[in-house]
Formats: sequence, C-alpha cells, structure tokens
Amino acid sequence: MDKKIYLTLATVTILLIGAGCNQATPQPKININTQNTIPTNKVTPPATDNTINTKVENKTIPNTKTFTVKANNYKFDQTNIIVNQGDEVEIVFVNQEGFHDFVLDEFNARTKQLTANNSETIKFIADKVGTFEYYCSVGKHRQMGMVGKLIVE
Ligand SMILES: [Cu+2]
Repeated sequence: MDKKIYLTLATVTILLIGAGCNQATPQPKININTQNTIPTNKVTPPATDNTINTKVENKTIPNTKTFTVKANNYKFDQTNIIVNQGDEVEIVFVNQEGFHDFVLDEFNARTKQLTANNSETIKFIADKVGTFEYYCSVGKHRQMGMVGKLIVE
C-alpha cells in the first residue's frame, strides 16, 4: 500500500470519527421534576356528621310517677297527688276493705269497682294543668268524703 494513500485514509478515518463524535446526539436532559413525581397521598378525613340529632324528645318518653292509693271505708289514704304536666301517672289502687273504685273523670281514668283485698293499676298522661278531684263512684262514697286531689303543675 502506498504510504501517502494510507495516511490519507488514516486522516479521513480520524476526521470521520471526530465528526462522528461531534455529531453524536447529546443525551436528552432528563427533566427531573420532583414536584410532579412525588405522589400526593393526601387522605381526606371523613367529614364529621354534625347533623345526627341525639337529643331525646321528652314528649315521647314521659316520666312515670307511681302512686299507691289505698281505699278504706270511706276514705283514700292518699288525698294529694302532685305531678308535672306531661308526666305519665301510674295509680296502684289497693282496696283494703269494702267495695270501692278510683275515678278521675278529666283524664278518663278509672279502675273497676273492687271487693276487699283486690288491686288494680291504671295509667294516664297528665296532659293538662290544674287541680282535679278523684273519687270513689260507689254509692254515696264521694259525698261521704271518699275523694282526693290530683294537682298537675
Ligand atoms: Cu268507695
């Protein structure tokens, strides 16, 4: 091989390599955008439900007040019963002798007429304010003083 041609080839080769290096496409810059790559795992807490109403209405659950009223010839042992409006009144009527009952007209409350040593329990809602007389409806027992007062405040 001619020495001149060899050198020329070598030069061309070097130039080509150099050109190749220069022409090499630069590596694209990786754009690290950390703000976009960090996942946002924000967990939204469940909204507190403030609309649940736990308030208990007193109208649906009345206070029950129990009174035992004993009957003798011819009186009740309990002649004053005081409650609040809206209370549920429970009367445990116990007839200890004779023939008696317990009647409270304004609240449509009454027991059966009972013979001695019997009892009956009745309930009613004291839904109006005032003083009301309860009595025994047998014979003339009411006129004889077999009465009492229910006071609703
Ligand atoms: Cu009576």
